Amino acid sequence: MAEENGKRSSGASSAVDEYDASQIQVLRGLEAVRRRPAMYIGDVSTRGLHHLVYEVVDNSVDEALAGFCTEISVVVRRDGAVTVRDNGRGIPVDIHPTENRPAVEVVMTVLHAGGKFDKKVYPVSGGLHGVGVSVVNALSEWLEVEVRRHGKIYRQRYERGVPVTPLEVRGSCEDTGTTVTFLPDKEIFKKRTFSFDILSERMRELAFLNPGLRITLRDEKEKREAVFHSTGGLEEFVRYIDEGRTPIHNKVIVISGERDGVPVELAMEYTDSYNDNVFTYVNNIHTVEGGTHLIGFRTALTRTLNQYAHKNNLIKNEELALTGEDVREGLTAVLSVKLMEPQFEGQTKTRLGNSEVKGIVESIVGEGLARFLEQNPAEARKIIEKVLTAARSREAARKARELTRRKRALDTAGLPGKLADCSLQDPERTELYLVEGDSAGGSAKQGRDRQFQAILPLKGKILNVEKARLDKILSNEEIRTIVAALGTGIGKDEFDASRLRYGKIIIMTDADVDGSHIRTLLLTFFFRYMRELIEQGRVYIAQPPLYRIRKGKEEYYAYDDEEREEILERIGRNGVEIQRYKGLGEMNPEQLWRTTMDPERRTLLQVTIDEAFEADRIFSTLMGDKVEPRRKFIEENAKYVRNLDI
Ligand code: 0RA
Repeated sequence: MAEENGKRSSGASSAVDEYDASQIQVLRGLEAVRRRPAMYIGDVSTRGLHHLVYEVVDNSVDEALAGFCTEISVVVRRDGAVTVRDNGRGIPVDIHPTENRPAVEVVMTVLHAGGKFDKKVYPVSGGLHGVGVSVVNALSEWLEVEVRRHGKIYRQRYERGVPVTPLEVRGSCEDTGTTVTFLPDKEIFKKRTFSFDILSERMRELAFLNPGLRITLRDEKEKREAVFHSTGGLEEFVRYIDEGRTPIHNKVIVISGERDGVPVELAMEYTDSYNDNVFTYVNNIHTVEGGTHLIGFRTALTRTLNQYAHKNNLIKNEELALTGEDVREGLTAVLSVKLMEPQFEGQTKTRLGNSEVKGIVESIVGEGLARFLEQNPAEARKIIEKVLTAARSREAARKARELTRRKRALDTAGLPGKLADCSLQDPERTELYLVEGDSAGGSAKQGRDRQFQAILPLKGKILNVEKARLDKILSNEEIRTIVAALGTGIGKDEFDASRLRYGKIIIMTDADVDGSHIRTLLLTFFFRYMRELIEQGRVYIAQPPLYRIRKGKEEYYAYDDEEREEILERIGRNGVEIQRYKGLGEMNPEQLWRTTMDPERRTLLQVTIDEAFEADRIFSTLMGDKVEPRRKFIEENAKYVRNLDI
């Protein structure tokens, strides 16, 4: 590629016309993004805000995948802007042949120009977020790009996506790379605070998926810094996920191969837990909704383990076949494939649709797993024993379910007696409050709007579902009450999200240790057995105030320490009376309604599993039975406990 210092060629009038024409296109494109940002980044909440960073980082990771970048740094600055810097080749600055502007300006302003305008340069590129950095530009108050290339430092500034300076040479250098700094637009994003924990998770994930790559994350506001770097890749990723679990065999199974130009990598191990945790990625994107690669993997797993068990006479009973569910019990796996042209489908565009991938993954995993089992007979035996136990208890669970079904038939009304139901029946308008304790439950019942708010008080502890199989879970009274109130049923064959009787499920607990424990237990339950409800955004956490501040006749509520200080600043500190709420029970029905339940005034935290593997790790570490990782985890996170809940 020829370099031209980023100066625009002048002269031929046709070039000027073309330039004007493409400028108009650019403005139209930017306008479209600003008018409907959610179409491009999913939403304009915290999630969308963080997607901006992922988008920029993904471009740098692409440069790493192409083999030219080893380091990426992400800095959240004090002014709220984010800087992403890499040591790749630098975005080209030569004049783009048809656009008549520097290539970097095209990348920054033209939708979908991305780094992907040259397939030869980029054999693989990060997909979903791959809406292009121009989208980030369009949604930023300002953005500055700096390119270090061919000994020169180039810089250009944009405002809301429109260039406000030409690409200029601003100095010289000996290295190469790209630096992008942007400030998200307050006209688009209501909340513009980046969370170190949310960013960390994505950077950690990227580091595991791209071993050798060093990613530094620094938050200058919060004064936190972390370096993510993995040499072990997916194997290390699996060990990280399973830190709080106990593996039943020593070696992580690692399989990799390539067919028809599609590289497939897998790491997996069995633990003594009952959940399965399979995380799949396509071009570094977490495919939350699964797809053809996941189906290929599952098929290979079920077939290969059945074949091995029968061939080696490990299954005595001829009748018994291991089901997909059996061979996934206690399994943790990370599967990563890279594709030239991924087709993403589904509600959140995170399901892989390419049909050819199923067979590719199936054959690579099938062969790899068969080889592992042959070469490691001791480990193979432990795995088969584990999945056979799962098969036997599947039978027990089925019997237990039948028992509950019969019991339910005896229940006259069908709904639990403790439930104070609402009068409306339209699930899109109703909400169910799960309330800790009878006294708070009483206040909630009196304070609620009985038209659309139902209250279910919970007494006593919820069973820790992390340590129990489904049959035991189904015999727990508190859980049965919740399931009956929800109306969804539970278990693989029974659960049906469309039967949910309420649009929102709101967990309301005290702001103390017990409250946070109950909340975690409930979240674990939803996460493990009704994940679809979380994915649909139906599970919320109520936010009761921490303080009541009174001055004369005026009353204020503060939801955290920061807000308390803000209020005191505003109203003055003289003659104020501050009450710290320890529990929901200290509020009367009227106060509870006003501060926590009134849709006009309350704030609800929506529970999301964007940070899926971290959520899994949190639950398995907090709820599992390994003491040491739990102690370490709590110690390390004590300062940030608030984040544990999300
Ligand atoms: C296209 C071609 C070349 C580099 C890049 C894109 C590139 C894009 C980004 C985005 C963030 N960091 C980046 N680093 C590089 C280089 C082509 C060449 O040098 O031959």
